[in-house]
Amino acid sequence: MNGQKILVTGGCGFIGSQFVKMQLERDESAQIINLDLLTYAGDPSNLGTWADSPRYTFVHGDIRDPACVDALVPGVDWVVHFAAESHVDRSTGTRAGEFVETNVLGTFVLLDAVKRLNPDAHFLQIGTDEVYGDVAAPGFPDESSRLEPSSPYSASKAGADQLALAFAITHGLDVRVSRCTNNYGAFQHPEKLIPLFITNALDGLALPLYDGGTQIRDWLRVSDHCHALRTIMEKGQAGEIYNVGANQDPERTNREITQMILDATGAPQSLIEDRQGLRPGHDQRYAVSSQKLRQLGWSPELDIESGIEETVRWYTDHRSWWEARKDESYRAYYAEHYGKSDP
Ligand code: NAD
Ligand code: TDX
Repeated sequence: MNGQKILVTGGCGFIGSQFVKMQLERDESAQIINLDLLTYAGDPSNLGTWADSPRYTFVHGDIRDPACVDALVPGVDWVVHFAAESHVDRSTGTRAGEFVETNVLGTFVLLDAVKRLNPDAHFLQIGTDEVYGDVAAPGFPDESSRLEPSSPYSASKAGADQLALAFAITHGLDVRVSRCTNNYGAFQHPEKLIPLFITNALDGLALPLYDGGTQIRDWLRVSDHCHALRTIMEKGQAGEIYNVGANQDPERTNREITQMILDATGAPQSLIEDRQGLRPGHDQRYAVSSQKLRQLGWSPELDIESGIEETVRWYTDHRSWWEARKDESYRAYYAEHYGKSDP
């Protein structure tokens, strides 16, 4: 496993940047090529000083561009594919087509290049638990459960998973699919629930809690997700799907997560603003069985209470990082989605 050459896509985003840093740190002979378009969600500074490593190469390009992808795929041992449009709320408006183009077509372009130019390479498709849709309690879908995505985002991710698995069956590629629950931690864009609420709480701004805040997500720290990906690379098998979940017990509602953020920031209850209708098709509960991966020796290291406290500390200490992301285009998105201009 050590000393491998890995083409990472989307390595300037939240999870991809954590994976690249971890891989370079843990394996002194690893080489990483990072292909990233640098959309609003990607920033090379997320790599910190690792961007200067002689074992790291950044390529500014688009996974939908076959010429760009064809130049990078030959000679790599792995393609680890994070690049995506990742925010559910952005997929329910006028930009849904970008989710199909990036998440489905982009994944196809990568698979097709591997098939033609480097069929012995391994391909890790980074998927999401959202493909199983709204899961009635106390259910825990396993890897063979039916896909019932609710949003254009999760439908596009299901399409990408299915394409990847089809390339394994039809063309014999070593494809593995991970399906992880909600991630949180340092460097997450403030459009997502936990960083949005932390940063708004730090600034005394409203926390727009959707639909009563009764929804359940199985929050997992980003580093635990990246360790899971390494386990799948090292111990997983070709053609297999691996769910990745914290399996929190008890499960936490969005309102409980919000309360943890208020407690950790010292912000008042009065900041909670109940909002309705901002997420059409809002799934009530996500949950997965992660037994298959746990049998390979993986388990999460951090519980959600300590994780929220750690994450609040990070955002408190890195104000300039998240203020830079609440820029003019973010304000425009915020005004359009939330109907107010305060980010
Ligand atoms: P992110 O939005 O933070 O980062 C996405 C990255 O992809 C950015 O760096 C962006 O510039 C890049 N990108 C977008 N379109 C591109 C294109 N056409 N070509 C090249 N690069 C492009 O996303 P994230 O939260 O880090 O998620 C990474 C992956 O993990 C996604 O595939 C997502 O579906 C999946 N996932 C995320 C979570 C989560 O909670 N965030 C949970 C499970 C799975
Ligand atoms: O302002 C908000 N208010 C609110 O109540 C936002 C942004 C979200 N929410 C709710 C909606 C969800 O029930 O919080 C929950 C979490 O929302 P997000 O942070 O947007 O995450 P989610 O939609 O669950 O999807 C995330 O996890 C799975 C990632 O964005 C996906 O990329 C990943 O696949």
